[in-house]
Amino acid sequence: MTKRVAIIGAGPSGLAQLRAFQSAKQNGEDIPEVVCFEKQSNWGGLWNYTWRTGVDQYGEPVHGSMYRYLWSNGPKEGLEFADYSFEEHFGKQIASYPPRAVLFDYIQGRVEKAGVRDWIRFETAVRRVEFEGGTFSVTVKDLPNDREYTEEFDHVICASGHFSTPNVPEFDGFESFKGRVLHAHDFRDALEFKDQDILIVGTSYSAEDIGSQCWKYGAKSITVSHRTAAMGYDWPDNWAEVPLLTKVDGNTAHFKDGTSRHIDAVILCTGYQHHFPFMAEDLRLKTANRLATVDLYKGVAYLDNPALFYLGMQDQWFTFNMFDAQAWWVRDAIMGKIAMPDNAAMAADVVDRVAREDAGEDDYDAIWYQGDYIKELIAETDYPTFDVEGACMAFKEWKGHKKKGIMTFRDNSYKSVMTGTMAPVHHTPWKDALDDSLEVYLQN
Ligand code: FAD
Ligand code: NA7
Repeated sequence: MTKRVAIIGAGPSGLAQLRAFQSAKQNGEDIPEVVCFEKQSNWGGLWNYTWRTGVDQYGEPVHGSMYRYLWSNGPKEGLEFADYSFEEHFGKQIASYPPRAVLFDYIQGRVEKAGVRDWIRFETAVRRVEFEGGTFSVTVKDLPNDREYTEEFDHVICASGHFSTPNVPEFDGFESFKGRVLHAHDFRDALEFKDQDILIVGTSYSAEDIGSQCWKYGAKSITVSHRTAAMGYDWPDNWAEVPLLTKVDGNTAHFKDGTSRHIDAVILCTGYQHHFPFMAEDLRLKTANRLATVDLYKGVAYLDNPALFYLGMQDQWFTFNMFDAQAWWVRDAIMGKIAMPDNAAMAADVVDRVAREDAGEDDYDAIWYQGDYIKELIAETDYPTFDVEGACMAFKEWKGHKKKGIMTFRDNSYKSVMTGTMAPVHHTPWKDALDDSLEVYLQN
């Protein structure tokens, strides 16, 4: 009997998995029956923009955390697919920091070419995954038809993402604050904060980018409050980095160093939770946002039940091509081309990964750690080998460019490690480019 494989989610990770199976099929191999469940009406995951926040038309939590005017926060040369270059998709080399719509188009191009849309059941939310008697029961809800049903699978690959369920701390005085308090997950349009004094809590990607968006689209001032350390970039004059928020009182925010400021809105850029409410307790991954996720052999196979895989659960320097490396590896493990060791060896693999991550001292170590992980996985499959070292170097350059100018780093360009072509310099500096449409971006 043909094996049945369920994939949860048709974001970049789930789509990588579909493309991995399709490429084996294209090579004449017998592949399992693959069913991908996607709760949204289209593919692309976070890159499929939605204006909605809160719950959707079916009462489901809205997955989307991306916002208008979002441009890639790292160079595209670090995420390019090894089997589908930007040049193949756009017919020319494009600038290095594409806006969301351009990256969505690129992601979509590869899976359209692969012809895997029929493998996806859209508007179908996974409700429950259980394992009994050697198979997984996957209960889903067909949302438009308001119908729940259950099917059996030999393997489940969870690719539901982990930047969707917000981590929302509370601070004293929020209940009587006279402005808007929101999490980054619900941020959609920087113009909402034009001419306002905004307070951002957090110092990672969301804080940096949402603050920069608000600056670009006319916020009056941006104050960023940190728990651990300030970001330390050379910010514009109307920015300030301050210690942790202690309380708000009316429209005044108070900070740990005793200072205070007037604020009109608070944006909590305080990260996300790995949240899998549909997984039975014995199958549910519980990990922090880190490079070496706990309990995943090779970063993908669930220790307690290695017929279950999780894709893309790491904190991410690399994204699309790392998801590919994982998807090709998972495909080969499922198809019996890669042998899985015994449980003790798998557990030792995880311990080793965690120790190696912990031994790293800075972001550069983290970039190379993740690059080495990709190399390790692709060496075991037929995913096209690429110059991972070159991609690490692009990230290194990117970090240097950010230090040099946090509002100008996106004006730089890098060389593709897939085709060897240098990206053109974009026609308009990022800070002046208010139109983020695909048509305008491609006018180089
Ligand atoms: P997701 O993109 O989150 O996709 C998961 C999919 O699973 C979704 O389609 C969702 O609807 C579906 N799903 C979830 N639960 C269920 C369920 N119960 N049933 C059925 N379907 C379900 N990466 C970059 O490389 N560059 C960037 O510039 C960048 N910017 C980012 C900006 C923001 C604001 C965020 C939040 C992330 C950003 N990322 C960026 C990282 C991003 O995580 C990856 O690029 C990528 O989207 C991860 O893909 P994924 O498939 O693992 O998860
Ligand atoms: P991250 O990278 O997980 O960062 C979370 C940030 O939130 C980080 O600076 C944390 O500070 C801060 N944080 C978390 N909890 C608190 C509390 N309680 N108080 C103050 N500060 C807190 O999430 P992001 O949203 O920035 O990035 C996620 C993805 O989205 C990323 O891949 C991007 O590409 C886009 P800490 O340093 O731990 O003190």
